[in-house]
Order: sequence, then C-alpha cells, then structure tokens
Amino acid sequence: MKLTASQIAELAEYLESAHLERREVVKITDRYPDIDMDDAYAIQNQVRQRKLARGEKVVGLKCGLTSYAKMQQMGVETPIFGFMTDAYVVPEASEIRMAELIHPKVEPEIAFFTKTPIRGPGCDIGAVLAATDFVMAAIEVIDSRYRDFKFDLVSVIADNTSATRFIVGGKATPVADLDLAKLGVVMEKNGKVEMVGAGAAVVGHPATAVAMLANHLAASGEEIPAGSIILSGGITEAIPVQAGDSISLQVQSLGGVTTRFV
Ligand code: 0L1
Ligand code: MG
Repeated sequence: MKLTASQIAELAEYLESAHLERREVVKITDRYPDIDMDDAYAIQNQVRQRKLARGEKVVGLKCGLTSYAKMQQMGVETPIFGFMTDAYVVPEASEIRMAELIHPKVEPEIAFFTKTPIRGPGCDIGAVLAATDFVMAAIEVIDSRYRDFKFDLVSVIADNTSATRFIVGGKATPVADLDLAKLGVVMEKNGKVEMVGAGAAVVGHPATAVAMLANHLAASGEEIPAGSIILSGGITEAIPVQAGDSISLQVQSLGGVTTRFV
C-alpha cells in the first residue's frame, strides 16, 4: 500500500461528500498518482464505513467491468467489486430523480439472491448456483463521481465502482432450469431498442463473476453473506440517461423491469 491511514480517510471523505452532494470531482490519482489496488479497496471500505455510520445497511455487492474487452482496456484480469446499501434500492416501475444524481447511465444486469454464504477461495459456477435462491432482471444505475465519467482503475474502485442505484423486477426465478449464459436481454430507452446482449457477455457466465467476487473477498477473510443481492455485471455498454427518459429491460425467462428518470 502507498497511502497512510489518514490519506485513506481523507480520500474516503472526498469521494463520499461528492456522492452525497451530487458533485463531480477530479479523480484521486491526479493528486496521488501512486495509489495501488489495495489502497483503492481500503478507500472504498472507508466509504462503506461512513455510510454504515450514517445508518445505511449494506444489502448487496456488485461486480463491475465484467466484459473481457473492458477488463483488457483497464488492464485487469478480473472484474472489480463494490457494495450497495439500502439507500441505493429503487422500487420497480418507480421514478428516479435526476436532481439526486450527477450524470447517470444504466446497465442491464442479472441479480443473484443468495440463500447460503458463498466462500472462496476456489469458488466456481457450481458453488454460486448451489447458493443462489433465485435470480431476477436488474437495471443498475451507475453515476461516477468523477468529472465527465473519466477515471482509471484505482480511482473507480475507490469510488465504489460508480454504484448509486439499482432496480430489480420481473420473476424471481430459480436457476436450476436456466442457462444464464444464453439468456437474451433487450434494453429500451423511450420505447426504442438501445442495447441487446446475452448473459455470456459477463465473463462468459454471470455466475463466474459472482464466483470471482467470492474469491476476491476470501483474500481478506470475507464471504458473500446469505441473503445478499449480487449484481453480476453489465451485459452491454451502459447508456446515458436524462430527465424524461423511460428505461425498460426484458430478460429472457426472467421478465422485465422498468424505471423512469424525472
Ligand atoms: O457496474 C459497472 O460495471 C461499472 C463499473 C465502473 C465503471 C463505470 O463506471 O463505467
Ligand atoms: Mg454494473
């Protein structure tokens, strides 16, 4: 690690204030160019502690940068990981106020709901599917706190992988009879198809991303708790949204989920 405890605390305060005040800020590596991945996750962890101290509850975890093309572009071999609190939950078909956000984008995802803990190391697709109660269609709203949505790897990890809101909907579906890699998704904005894809766009299989999350947590002696919601990663590129936009996602076999920005 390259940062001191007080620098980590200072950067967590910097990023969490930007989140709370809906303000974009310069990326943290502009001031601290030598930050490494351990520093970045330590800053994210302090952001999480600040939210817990504010009374928020962690309801789930997320995988980001889950396409091989994105990972290559950012110079990593696994996805990156973040957390979600109850303040990020948006009920299906309800409205999201743009005034609460900076420059949001939406991504189509598959959400896993866990019934038993998932532990690494050595976690694989089978272990994830065995621990999954059901999956649902999900729209993730990402909203980087960095100016113009521009960042590098460590900056975006520290910024909790741009997490800000998510919506789940459709049918809570057990995984036994699903081939998640082959599920097709269609995302529309204002009734026009914007993105199409399949689950395999997420590191070959969405459950693989969840297994990678469990293996990542194992390195610090943690696990994915039972009763978690895991966003397994964007199946297509994220699309920007503005006030007045309606987003609708259909996931084959799982049904649909919608939201509207006002
Ligand atoms: O959920 C995601 O894949 C986002 C990860 C961070 C990168 C971004 O904000 O585009
Ligand atoms: Mg995402």
